[in-house]
Order: sequence, then structure tokens, then C-alpha cells
Amino acid sequence: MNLEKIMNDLEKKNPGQVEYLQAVREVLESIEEVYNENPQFESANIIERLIEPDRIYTFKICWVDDSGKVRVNRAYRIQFNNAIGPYKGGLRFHPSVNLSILKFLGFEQIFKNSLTTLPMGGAKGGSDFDPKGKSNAEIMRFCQAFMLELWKVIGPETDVPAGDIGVGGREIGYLYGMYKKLAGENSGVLTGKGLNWGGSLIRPEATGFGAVYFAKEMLKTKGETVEGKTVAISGFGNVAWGAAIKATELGAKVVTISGPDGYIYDPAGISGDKIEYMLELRASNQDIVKPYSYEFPGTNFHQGKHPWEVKCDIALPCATQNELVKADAQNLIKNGVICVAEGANMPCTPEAVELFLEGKILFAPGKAVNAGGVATSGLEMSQNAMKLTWPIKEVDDRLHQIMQSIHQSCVKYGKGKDGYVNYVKGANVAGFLKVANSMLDQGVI
Ligand code: NDP
Ligand code: 2IT
Repeated sequence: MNLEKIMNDLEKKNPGQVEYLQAVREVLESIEEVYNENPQFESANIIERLIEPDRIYTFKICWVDDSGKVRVNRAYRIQFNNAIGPYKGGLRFHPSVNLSILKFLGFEQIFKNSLTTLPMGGAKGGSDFDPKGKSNAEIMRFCQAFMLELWKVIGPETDVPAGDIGVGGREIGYLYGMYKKLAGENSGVLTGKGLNWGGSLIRPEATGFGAVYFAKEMLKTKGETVEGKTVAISGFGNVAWGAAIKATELGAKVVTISGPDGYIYDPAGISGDKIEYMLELRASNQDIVKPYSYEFPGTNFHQGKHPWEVKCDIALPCATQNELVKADAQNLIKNGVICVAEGANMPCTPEAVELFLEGKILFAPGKAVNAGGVATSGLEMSQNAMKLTWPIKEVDDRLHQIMQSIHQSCVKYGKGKDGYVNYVKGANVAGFLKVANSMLDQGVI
């Protein structure tokens, strides 16, 4: 593999798409060795076929705000690769959304979904719509307008969207309602649905639960447990709150959460009623982080700072891409961090990842750690297809098993001669091999 040539060509074709280029480089560096050992991949030009999405839909969303003003947003759906199953991946509503961010997410999703053991291809979509400060009625009108376009290109056997940043249960409800009306069928085309209308138990908390299950497996390789550990978490969204609940349940103390404007440090631990309080604020679209520091005495809000300056044993970045930079990694290492598990997609910059790997810290990438979310989406699809609802225990047991299986795959392909597991390499190689071999089996299409 001529990695630099591939990257140069990709950059020429996709100028300025920094996040996308970052995600591709990471995967190619990891798989270079296994790729070179298997000349059949090169003969079938697998890399070039993998780094070009199958198709990208771009569309305009027009909607009317509460003051009667007509607003216009840009939206996308990227169907990246369906070698192992229908396209599958979330929708992100955030003002930063652009083609580079969605391509990086769609590309990562191919390998993540491959790791889950379930038959799902990779996709991502979303819009530069900013849900912050919008009324419930505005959110509904936007979601309906979004689906007026999207419904034409999705379906339960073709492409199954879900949530991501800015898209949770409420948005999935509005999107699903409109899909059903337009398509005239009720086959569960979105995942993350409400429990009364086809959703799966555990899906809302699955990404965070799965991340903690994965961290538990990582710690086990060092004879350690989650119990008694201090945990720093960033964000307080879908992923972060599930992780906070599960880490607390397993006996750890969660001491931070964050938003874009800073973080909260709560030395007494963020659990129980405190999580309930934040979920209530979140449900009514209110700011969470600052009010928390007023509500609970003994806690501090650190304006403009990252939580990674706090001493912790386990760090779970659960907010957004490239939020944990080199200086943060240096702080964490200096303070004796044992395990860094990415709850978000690509939250650590390449420089930060390099420091963790050099320092032989237990470090695992989002595509392995947060795969429990999409895996449980896959379980929701299975339940919809069977017209059944599994009890909590069944879904949770399956999620647990899937996270253990992903961990085993990472160890299988990432363990070095010195015994240190490079989870980045392990996840990328395991995810890649299944997809590449499926592409070989199915010919040039
Ligand atoms: P949410 O929108 O529910 O939460 C995102 C959280 O991150 C919010 O607390 C938000 O704060 C905070 N945040 C956003 N931007 C920044 C920033 N620049 N700096 C600090 N904090 C920020 O999203 P999710 O929890 O769903 O997603 C979080 C991450 O997890 C993303 O990377 C996503 O791709 C990934 N992921 C999500 C899955 C899912 O099932 N939802 C599955 C797998 C991965 P505020 O609300 O104040 O803006
Ligand atoms: O990044 C992700 O894996 C998600 N946002 C969840 C995707 C899904 O289809 O459940």
C-alpha cells in the first residue's frame, strides 16, 4: 500500500475535509500490514473502493419558524458501504455539520458496524440545523421537512437511520411519524424509537452502557475493575448519561460532565438524583452544566476548560470529535490515568492518541467503545422484523456479549509482542477484514 499517495490523491479529491482525511489516515495506517499480506485486496482495489462513498444525497430543507420566518438548512445522507448489510448510521443536527464531518462519521461507521457482529453497512446523515433554543413545534416542523426528502432513499432493508448529536428520542419520533405517513408502512425504518411504537428497551442508554462494559474488559486485561475508580466524563448527552449511570452502578465515582462552555467538577460524585435533575433540564431543552453548579453545593463550574485536567483513573470523552487534545492527554497521563475509552466518535486528536499509545495507557477508539449504540439499534431491527419485544435482560445480555466480542476482536488483531493491546489497530483490522472479504465475495459492483 502506498499510503502517502493514497492520502495525497484523497486530499486532492476532497480538499479541506480535515476530519474525513484524519479518519481515513488512521484506518489505513492500522491496516497497512494486513493489507500488504493479502494481495487479493490490492487486486480488487479495495482501498479506493472503500474510501469513496457509494452515494451522497444533499438536499435543502425549508421550514417556517415560530415567528413566521422561512428558514433554509442544508442536509445530507451519505450511504457509504453496504457490503455486510443495509446502510446504517445516525443523523446529526448541529451547526457544525458539513460533508467532511459526515464522511468521517460514515466511514468510521462501516468498521464499527462490522465489529458489532450484526449485518449492518455504514452510513451517516444530518443537517447544519441548530436545535439549541428551538421550540418543540420548530423541532417538529424541521424533522418533518427533513423526512419529506429523506424518505425517498431509506427503507428497512436499504438504509436505517438513527440518532446522534442533536437527535434523540423526540426527533426520531417526529421523523418516524412523517416517514410512516409518506411511505404508508410501519416497518421500523428508524432506530431509537419510543418503546410504545417499536423501540427497543435499553437503546437510549446502550451507547454509554456499552462503553463502560468495554472499559471493564480493558481493565480486566490488567487485573483491574471499574469498582472504586474515579471517572471523568465529557458532554452530557445521550452517550454521557448512560455511561455515568453504568459506571456508578459498577461502583465507580463520576466526577465531571461538560458542555461546550466548560465543565463541572463534583467531588462527591455525579449519580442518582443529580442525573435525574440533568435529564429533566435536558428534556426541556435547557442548559445543564451551569445550573448544576448552582443546584448542588460543593461543585465547581470551570469556564472554558476541559475536564481532562481533573485527576481520574478512567477518562470517557463522550461529547464530540477532536475535543481531547495533546495537552489534555499530557494532563491525564501526568495524573495517572489508567484507561481512556472513547464514548464519542474520534474525540481524541491523533497527537493525543499517539501519547496514549506511547505511554502504553489502555486506550480504545470510538468505533469499538461506542459500538453498543448501533449494536442495540441492530437488536431493535431484529425485534421489529420478528414483531417481538425482548425484555431488558435479554437486550442487556446481548449488548454485554457484543461488547465482549468486540473486545476479543481488538485483542486478537491488536496485541503486540510485548503484550500491549493497540485497540486502534485491533478495531480497524478486525472491522476492515470482514468488510473487505465481503466485498471480494460479492465482486466488483
Ligand atoms: P448529544 O447531542 O446527546 O450530546 C452531545 C453532548 O456533547 C452534549 O452534552 C453537548 O453539550 C456536548 N457538546 C457538543 N459539542 C461540544 C463541544 N464542542 N465541546 C464540549 N461539549 C460539547 O449527542 P450524543 O451523546 O448522541 O453524541 C455524543 C458523541 O457520541 C458524538 O460523537 C456521537 O457521534 C457519538 N455517538 C452517539 C451515539 C448515539 O447512539 N447517540 C452512538 C455512538 C456514538 P450541549 O448540549 O450543551 O451542546
Ligand atoms: O455513531 C453512532 O454509532 C450512532 N450515532 C448510532 C447509530 C445507529 O444507527 O444507532
